[in-house]
Amino acid sequence: MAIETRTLANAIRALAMDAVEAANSGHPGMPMGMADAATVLWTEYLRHDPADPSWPDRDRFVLSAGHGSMLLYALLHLTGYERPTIDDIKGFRKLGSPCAGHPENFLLDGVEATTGPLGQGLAMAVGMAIAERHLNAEYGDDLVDHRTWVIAGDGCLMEGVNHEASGLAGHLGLGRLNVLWDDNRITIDGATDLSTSEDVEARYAAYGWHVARCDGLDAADVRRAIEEALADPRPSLVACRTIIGFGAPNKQGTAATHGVALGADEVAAARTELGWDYPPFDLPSDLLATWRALGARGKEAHGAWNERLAANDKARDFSRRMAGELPDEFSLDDYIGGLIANPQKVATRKASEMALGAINAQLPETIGGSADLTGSNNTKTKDQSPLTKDDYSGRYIYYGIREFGMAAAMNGMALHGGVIPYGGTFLVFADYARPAIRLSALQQVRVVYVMTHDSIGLGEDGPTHQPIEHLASLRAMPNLAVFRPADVVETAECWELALRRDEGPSLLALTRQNLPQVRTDATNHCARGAYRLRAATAARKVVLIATGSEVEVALGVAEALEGRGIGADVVSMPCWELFDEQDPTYRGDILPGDALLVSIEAGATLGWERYTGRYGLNFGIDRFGASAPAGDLFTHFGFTAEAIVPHIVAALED
Ligand SMILES: Cc1ncc(C[n+]2csc(CCOP(=O)(O)OP(=O)(O)O)c2C)c(N)n1
Ligand SMILES: [Mg+2]
Repeated sequence: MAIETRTLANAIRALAMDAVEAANSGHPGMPMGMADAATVLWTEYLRHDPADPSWPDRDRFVLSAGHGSMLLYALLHLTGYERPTIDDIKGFRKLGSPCAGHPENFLLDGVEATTGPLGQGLAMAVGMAIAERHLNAEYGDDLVDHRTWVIAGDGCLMEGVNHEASGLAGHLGLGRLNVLWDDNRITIDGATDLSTSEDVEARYAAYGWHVARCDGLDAADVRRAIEEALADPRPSLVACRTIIGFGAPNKQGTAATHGVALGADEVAAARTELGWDYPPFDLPSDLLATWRALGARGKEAHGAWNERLAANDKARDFSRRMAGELPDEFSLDDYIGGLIANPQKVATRKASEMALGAINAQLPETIGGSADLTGSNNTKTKDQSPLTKDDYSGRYIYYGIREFGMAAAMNGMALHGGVIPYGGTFLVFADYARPAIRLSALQQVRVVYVMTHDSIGLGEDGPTHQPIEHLASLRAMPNLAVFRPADVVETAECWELALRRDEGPSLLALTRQNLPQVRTDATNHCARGAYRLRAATAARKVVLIATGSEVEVALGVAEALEGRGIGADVVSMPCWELFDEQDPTYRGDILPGDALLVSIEAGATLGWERYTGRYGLNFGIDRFGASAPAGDLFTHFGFTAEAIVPHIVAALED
């Protein structure tokens, strides 16, 4: 190679320093420390084609240490991706530039995942590596045969999700996952020995990983360690000993380079130290040409892959799946028609399993799983066999008690493409998965959360297991569709909506207890978010709005009111987000201004005022639950017609 790795790497260092300086904000230390190792990876090992960032068989690269975003922006620019341009980089951290503070998958091709919340990048990479092996098992080496690479920092390895994700990766033997650890022994507060003394390498060895170590500032040594990783069948952790802010002579090796601009003097000193004589954002043409040539390395492999795809009899199906399109013929109409003909009283978790029976038979792309609650979440259908180290073709993952790791892995699987992951736990433990649910929503990926035991209706397990504020808090999250179906039909409809919602995640809140089938027609009313399930017979004075198991309660309340000559509609509202998208006429028809509006939901009342208004009534639970049989709890917390009707009558008389 005419130009040495160190010189190539200095282009990354310069861009990182200069961009952070121009923004007066950002993190120069990590890109400067890892520049050499990243250069080796991206110019010699990473298989990609900057001309086609979505080539399905490309290697995936995840910058788990997302604060070092300039490292990734520099690599994308230098290797020849269309964006970011040098102007994009000059706009680093400014409004309108795709070079956001942390890498965002929806702003730049080549950014495989949104990272910044430490630990989650690595955990998503585990999901990508799972998806790769699974698709490989289905489509063979000709179509799917790539690796997943990660650069992670001390913070990523310290976070709890790291334990969940790495344990799972070791268990599943994901040998095509390789993590380069920026072992610089510095975090924001200072040296890592302020807060940790664990033996990370021993920990990873205990997970069943291969562990290697190298001098991350010595290209030859990085190469040696990567070769070792590639040769080992286990997932690999390559500890790269580096110096944070390498090249900044007065600040390197200290937390001072972590997350602030180096300052004009130090940048000038670094230029001298690195022998980098060029003005800010100026890249010498021979150096850029070398980078671009190295970036084009993957072209040939891509071309050969295109030919294999063209000759493959599964090409159409593979391409459909990678594009995230459901088969044209996919439909739950027959299944739902059967329910209308033959009503069933089942828990909605069971209804979900029944719907999945129809779904999994039609959609080979679904991969189910649960965080050790398979029998409770009803997430596994009979035809699903487990995805294991010995058989990656399985479509069911036993995630173990790793809610956060499961959710992050599902994000990685969805980002990889070709699969639609769904996974279960108790709704109350959505909190354990929440940071990853948030990244599903932010990244706009199709992940379906199957969250059962959705209220005090779970009964005896008591307040630790009974969700209260969860629905409200999940509804507060942008771009998450929260569904709480009322019966077996609505559950199927919500499943279909979740699967067709390819711009973000969905969460199904499902009951433990049986619910009567309240729906008698087969139109997907859930698509509107809320609909009139029962129309008032007497002159309408009241509209009862309920979700899930409380729709049955609302029907009882309506009947009691009608018995007193008070007309009452019952509105089932399985999904706030979809209802809010309806036109004002529809919304006004369902929630008219001339009726008393009443919400009934066995959870926090917070937020229901938006539908019931200042003079409406909200029946909910704004304290923790209790341990008792479900029926007793519904009575105790006032979810009965006897308890609710007098309040409504009193409000009407006011
Ligand atoms: C979950 C989470 N907690 C806290 C932060 C804030 N944060 C950003 S970088 C960082 C320190 C990370 O240290 P390390 O990974 O060693 O990065 P380095 O300083 O070496 O670049 C922290 C605490 C974050 N981004 N995500
Ligand atoms: Mg560090």
